[in-house]
Amino acid sequence: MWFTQMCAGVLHLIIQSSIVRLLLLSSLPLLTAAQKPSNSSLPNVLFIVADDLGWNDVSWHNPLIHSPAMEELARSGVMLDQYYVQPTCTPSRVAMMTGKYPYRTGRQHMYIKPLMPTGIPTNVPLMPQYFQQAGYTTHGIGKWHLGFCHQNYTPTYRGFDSFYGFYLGSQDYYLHSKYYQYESQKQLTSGYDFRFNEAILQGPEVRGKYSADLFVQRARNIFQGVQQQKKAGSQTKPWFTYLSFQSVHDPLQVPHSYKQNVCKYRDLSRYFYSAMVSSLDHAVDQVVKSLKETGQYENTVIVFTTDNGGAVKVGGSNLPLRGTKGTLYEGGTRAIGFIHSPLLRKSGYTSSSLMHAVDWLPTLMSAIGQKGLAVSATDGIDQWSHLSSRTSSQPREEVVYNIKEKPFMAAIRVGNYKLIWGSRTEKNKWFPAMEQVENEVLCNITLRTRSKSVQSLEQTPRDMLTMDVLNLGIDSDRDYWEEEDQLAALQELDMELEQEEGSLVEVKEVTEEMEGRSERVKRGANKNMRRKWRQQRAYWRRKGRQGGKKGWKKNKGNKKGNKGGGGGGKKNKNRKKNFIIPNNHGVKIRSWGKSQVFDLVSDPNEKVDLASSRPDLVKMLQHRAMEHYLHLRPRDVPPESVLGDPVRWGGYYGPGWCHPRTVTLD
Ligand SMILES: [Ca+2]
Repeated sequence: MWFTQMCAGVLHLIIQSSIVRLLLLSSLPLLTAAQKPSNSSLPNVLFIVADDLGWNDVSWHNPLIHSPAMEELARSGVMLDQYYVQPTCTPSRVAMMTGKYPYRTGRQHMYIKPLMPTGIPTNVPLMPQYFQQAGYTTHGIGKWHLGFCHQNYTPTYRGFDSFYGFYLGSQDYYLHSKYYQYESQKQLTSGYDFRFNEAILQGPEVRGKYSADLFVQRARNIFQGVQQQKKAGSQTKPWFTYLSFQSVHDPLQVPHSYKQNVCKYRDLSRYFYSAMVSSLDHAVDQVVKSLKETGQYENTVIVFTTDNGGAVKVGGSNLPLRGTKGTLYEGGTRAIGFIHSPLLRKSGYTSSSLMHAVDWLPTLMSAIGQKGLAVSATDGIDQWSHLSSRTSSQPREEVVYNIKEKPFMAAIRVGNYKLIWGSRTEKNKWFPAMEQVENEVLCNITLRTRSKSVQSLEQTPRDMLTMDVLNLGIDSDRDYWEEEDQLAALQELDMELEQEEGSLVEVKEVTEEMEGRSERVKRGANKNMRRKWRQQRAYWRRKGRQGGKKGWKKNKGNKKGNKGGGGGGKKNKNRKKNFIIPNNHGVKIRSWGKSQVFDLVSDPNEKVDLASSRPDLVKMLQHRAMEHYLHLRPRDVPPESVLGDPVRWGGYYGPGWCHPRTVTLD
């Protein structure tokens, strides 16, 4: 069996890794090595993040989409064609902010739910802290979604001199509040979530105003402030601005004027969503224009990135890529991204070398002449000289899409080849873009007459009267958790069954057996036993699907009931051994689910699974994935706490109801 064959290799890796860990620990005097810059001409950095913007949601991939400003920036900058992020919000933002794959800090699992008492471990330095260390002023604008239950998790305690935005992952675009059902959907709550630094901001200048407009206005204020300081002859510091738009995450709300820029589709969610992309494009355009107006464009590096693939359930599209937000397929993880700056030595080209969100931290440190500062960016690779000078080197050969222990799920790309290991999602399709138009003639007129580049410069944030809204009656993010929870319960049930059968053992307990009697282990159980186990699992799977989530929990606790079925109870010396492998941090993992392998160069849309024809590739890629797995921290997903309910905090989502945590670093 592939898994048993791998065990000896993994044991070797465990030993190797301990040595590597010791070496890494000795190289972590965080934030101590920087040399303060001596002049104020260092480049500013504007880091723009779009939320849930899919591969097929930009005009340079889909001419029906209206994003002329972003397209111009991308085409005249460096377009990233092989750029990856994590499948969901929080993990991607962790990767960008820390330069570490999220599995190193326990943040590999989905996203932080609104009332989940956790965040990024407070001893892990974030990107703005490094910019501060380099002498920069740092500003956070927009969505945070990296934890807020304790003040030490919030932006102004994590390296931002200022913060203007919201702590959660989504909210009403105008009202800045969020209705939320927690504790298995039994309780409904709601709260307001908008702040300037730590203070609640809820006057009429904010409440009822469209978030993209507010964020543009805040960015403009920052740029104008710097310009005024310069005019007054004051010394100014270079700045880092993290501009994290809410757009184009659901709910589907958009000022109605943007609907003039898109065709009306029969599918209203795609129609509204497309208008929201046009709104995002306008916002980006205004921010860049403000940079130019205030004389700072020439000395600014602009990064644009999405945080994960499009959410097809609310109108996003990733075609021709496979899958959707939340999946390990390319549609969930291959990202829209580009760099734009007059400071690039070479620009106006598309880079086809591999890049991952973890690379931004060392890349930007290099861009501002602080190469080597970001010592804690364990997984990030400095791509600055490669991208800015278009060198022929390929700095990165491997990308980890994600690794999770429960349910077991891992994906990795090495060179051309990608392994998806253990994914059992049903969102594995090539979802159509839902762009059937209502009226071809009107659509053609729209495409011909809509603005190509120059758009009006809005100065005032728009109010509720401008709002068009499509209420889908769903919380798209909840959907991902429910699937994950069900798969995790299914995996747990499988393991319980096997433990009762005596067929599941830990590697460390059977080392001798592996060495001395490995051949017998490999031969596995007899055919009858295998058949019975398969029947048993199929039965529980069917039962779980019928009974839903509650059914799973009930089944899980009913060990005696499980034990009675299938091939339970009988002793068989030739029984197959399935192995649990503990890693460096006490996480026990058992491979679960099939492997898929794709050649992403010849098959970027993941149509042809090579797993059965290329067992050599499966083995090689699994070994690489297991090497990463050794460093995985236990997933940090505490149950949601009633203590954070806004009802207890004057109607606001805010800190004060948890203890911050740290994590051992390697
Ligand atoms: Ca997202």
